Amino acid sequence: MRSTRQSSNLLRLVAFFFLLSGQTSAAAAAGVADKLDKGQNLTDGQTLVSSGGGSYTLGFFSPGKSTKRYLGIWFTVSGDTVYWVANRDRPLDGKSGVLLLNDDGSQLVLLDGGSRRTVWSASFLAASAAVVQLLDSGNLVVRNGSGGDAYLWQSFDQPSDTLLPGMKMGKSLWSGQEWFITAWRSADDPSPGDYRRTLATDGLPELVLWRGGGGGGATKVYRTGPWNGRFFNGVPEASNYSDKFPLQVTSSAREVTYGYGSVATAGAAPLTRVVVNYTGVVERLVWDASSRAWQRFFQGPRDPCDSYARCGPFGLCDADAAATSFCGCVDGFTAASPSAWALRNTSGGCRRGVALDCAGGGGGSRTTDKFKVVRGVKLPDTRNASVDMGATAAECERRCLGNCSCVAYAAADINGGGCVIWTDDIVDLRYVDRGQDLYLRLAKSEFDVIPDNPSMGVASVNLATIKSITENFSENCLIGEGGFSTVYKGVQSDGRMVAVKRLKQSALTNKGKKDFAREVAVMAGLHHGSLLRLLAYCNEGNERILVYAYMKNKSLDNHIFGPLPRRANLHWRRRLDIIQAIAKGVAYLHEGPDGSVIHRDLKLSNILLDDELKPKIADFGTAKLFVADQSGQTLVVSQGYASPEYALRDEMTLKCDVYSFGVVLLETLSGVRNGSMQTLLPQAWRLWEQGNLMDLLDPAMARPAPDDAELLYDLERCIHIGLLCIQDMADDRPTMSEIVAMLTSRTSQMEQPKRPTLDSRAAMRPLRQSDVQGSTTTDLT
Ligand SMILES: *[C@@H]1O[C@H](CO)[C@@H](O)[C@H](O)[C@H]1NC(C)=O
Ligand SMILES: *[C@@H]1O[C@H](CO)[C@@H](O)[C@H](O)[C@H]1NC(C)=O
Ligand SMILES: *[C@@H]1O[C@H](CO)[C@@H](O)[C@H](O)[C@H]1NC(C)=O
Ligand SMILES: *[C@@H]1O[C@H](CO)[C@@H](O)[C@H](O)[C@H]1NC(C)=O
Ligand SMILES: *[C@@H]1O[C@H](CO)[C@@H](O)[C@H](O)[C@H]1NC(C)=O
Ligand SMILES: *[C@@H]1O[C@H](CO)[C@@H](O)[C@H](O)[C@H]1NC(C)=O
Ligand SMILES: *[C@@H]1O[C@H](CO)[C@@H](O)[C@H](O)[C@H]1NC(C)=O
Ligand SMILES: *[C@@H]1O[C@H](CO)[C@@H](O)[C@H](O)[C@H]1NC(C)=O
Ligand SMILES: *[C@@H]1O[C@H](CO)[C@@H](O)[C@H](O)[C@H]1NC(C)=O
Ligand SMILES: CC(=O)N[C@H]1CO[C@H](CO)[C@@H](O)[C@@H]1O
Repeated sequence: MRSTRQSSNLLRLVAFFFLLSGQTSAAAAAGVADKLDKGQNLTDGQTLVSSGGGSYTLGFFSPGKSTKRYLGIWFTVSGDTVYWVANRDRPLDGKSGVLLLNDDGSQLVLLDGGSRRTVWSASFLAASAAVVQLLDSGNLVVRNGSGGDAYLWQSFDQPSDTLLPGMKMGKSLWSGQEWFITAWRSADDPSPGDYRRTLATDGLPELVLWRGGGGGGATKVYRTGPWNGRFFNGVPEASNYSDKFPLQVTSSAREVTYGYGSVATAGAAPLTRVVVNYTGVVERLVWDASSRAWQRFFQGPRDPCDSYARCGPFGLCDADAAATSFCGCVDGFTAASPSAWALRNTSGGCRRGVALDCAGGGGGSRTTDKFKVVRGVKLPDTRNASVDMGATAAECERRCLGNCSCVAYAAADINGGGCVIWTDDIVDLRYVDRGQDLYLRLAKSEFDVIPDNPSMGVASVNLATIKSITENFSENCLIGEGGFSTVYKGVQSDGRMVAVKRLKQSALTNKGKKDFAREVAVMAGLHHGSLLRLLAYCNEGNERILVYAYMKNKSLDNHIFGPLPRRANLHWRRRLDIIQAIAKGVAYLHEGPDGSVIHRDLKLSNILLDDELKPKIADFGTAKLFVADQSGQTLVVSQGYASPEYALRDEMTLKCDVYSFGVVLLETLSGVRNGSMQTLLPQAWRLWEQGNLMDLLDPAMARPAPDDAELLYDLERCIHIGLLCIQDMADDRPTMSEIVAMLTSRTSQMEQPKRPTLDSRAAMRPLRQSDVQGSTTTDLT
């Protein structure tokens, strides 16, 4: 039971709110009731406040700049957040509105008190003891007497633009009733607007945002991806908050519905809502009592790839590939209209290269077709797909091969159960964190060539193919050599180039050879705009080869330490952008989809630049293959980039990458290459102590203009961050995500760096054979 003090506080709060919001204070005078009995009425100025916490208020309001009056329900703490409106498209002109329950208890009516015109009503079975009540869930209900959960009518059955905990979207298969939410027309007009969100119930259940005319004229704008048993496949971030707001999807003979709850912590469940905004976005918002504001937990569509069918049939969207207007084709397909794609119109999609083998007619077991896995995707639209929750993966594959119309299949849920089969176009496919695998059916001959498409999964390629594109690993094609690998330029038959990285068999440990396939799988699952894309691999005999996108702009060291025009091309703002992008890439590795990946060998020569001079981190995940089974045998980290604890004690943690990142940062701004840290780091520290950090900037470049205060400030902050990264003690170094936060916000707090021990660390440990191997040669250019 609540104390009286609490409820009188609540009363005061409610009264205060009404004074603030300029609505009449008659409500306070009228007291806080949550019920309206038969024959009673509610006039403009009076309110009902939900029982329990008093979280919700029903009354009359005018939205935004409008002077029209509507009956609605809002959050008591946030008076302009109206989540339900009765007379959405029949506003009242003045304050004469009256809500009443009619005498025979069969109708809830909203009247214009002057003209007695009915502007809105709800009818139900007449009940002698009918009473209207605003429940503490925010649901306005009519029931017969006060007890029981049976409602004669409820507002939750007629959603406006908002879904609250306990409401649902979807369809009753018994009554045919459908629940969906429709945006307002504008901030000033609650009448149904252009955007609507429904639960699609053909195929697998998923949430779809529509635009335009109800019925036939509407077009899909954005889909969340199918429900995978835990979250909607295209919204992996939902698992961040599903403990607080558990999602519920019900698919039974009775109904296909979606809803969610709000779990009480410390007594009260947090206030939350999902709203389809008139701007065409769907948001999940949570009330933060301390800042008295709504915090956004989710917003969709989030990026260009969320835009429905952006890349057309058999297209594959990659949010990190701005350079190709985000679109590629799935393996085995090419742009249907290359000229349209060149003009960035990708909606026409892709066309199959080699026809499927369906000689057997229906007797599919004789087909020679095979499946290529497209990993980590939001599954395509399942509207016309057939779904069998009872089938296994093996059964699913068999069925697909057995039906000439089948073009792809996938497991229906995240644990690999169930079977979805597509027999027409694959539409709205994109890469997504923690995505699922799509098995794409292709002709056998598609498996003999290296995929030449920037947006596809990682393929296994045979050694013969690798040899043919590198002229049998000829000197002509050699573009780089390091301690652990040799890199060749591979030229495919159509003239396109790839970088072929051949790991040195002498350097690979047995364990490394064994682990290769697993490490490739990890690398293949990593998709980030700042990571160099792995296209294919070869794991044949003793050969371990990785095929990457070719970056003709070479590695960062070629620019930073290069001749003047090339050096100056990377002007200050560009260098800051590069540092920020590298930080995001490393942070992604550290907090990747399947756990942490330590890069272990961050250095300028491992960071390549694309055509837009954006950095691509190479070699993530491979360094591990060279670490001996017993620790202490091989120094993998290049000298000068190794943290003290690794150089001295072979301790390899995420913080070693942070240290290496710090060296990369300082090198990038200073233009000083220092493999053994004798000059750069002491100099950086000296300048910090003298307060002359800007003297660290590469003297070969023009100084930033003295009046460009923003740039000067950013550069100084950046060097400061570099010093924090190279702290002696791992614990004193920030994490990569803290670094990203510091680099992206000018106002975030930063610690003062501690004085590092700048004695010659290299001398503290005898140089090993392997140190020489792992020196700062360019491994991939
Ligand atoms: C509302 O109720 C009051 C008394 O409770 C009554 O005087 C008034 O006529 C009612 N208004 C309408 C429109 O029924
Ligand atoms: C309402 O409740 C009364 C008893 O309180 C009962 O006689 C009546 O049948 C009920 N009506 C409906 C529609 O449930
Ligand atoms: C939520 O999840 C996404 C995707 O899984 C992840 O990238 C993000 O960092 C998470 N955000 C928070 C605040 O945990
Ligand atoms: C819709 O978005 C606009 C702009 O972000 C915001 O001001 C408004 O409050 C949102 N409306 C709702 C109903 O969330
Ligand atoms: C885009 O290309 C398709 C054909 O692929 C064409 O039908 C459509 O009109 C084009 N759209 C624009 C905006 O040019
Ligand atoms: C489903 O089939 C209908 C009718 O053939 C077609 O118009 C629609 O584009 C298809 N939808 C998808 C997502 O394939
Ligand atoms: C193949 O799949 C299509 C679409 O689901 C279906 O209509 C057809 O009957 C299937 N054919 C065979 C031989 O199973
Ligand atoms: C590569 O070697 C094979 C035989 O080992 C030879 O037939 C082929 O001509 C060679 N290709 C090139 C480009 O040297
Ligand atoms: C590197 O990128 C720049 C900027 O896009 C471009 O102008 C230049 O031609 C590229 N250099 C090489 C060697 O490709
Ligand atoms: C790679 C490189 O340039 N290293 C330099 C680091 O600093 C020492 C001492 O000044 C130089 O001798 C190295 O050449």
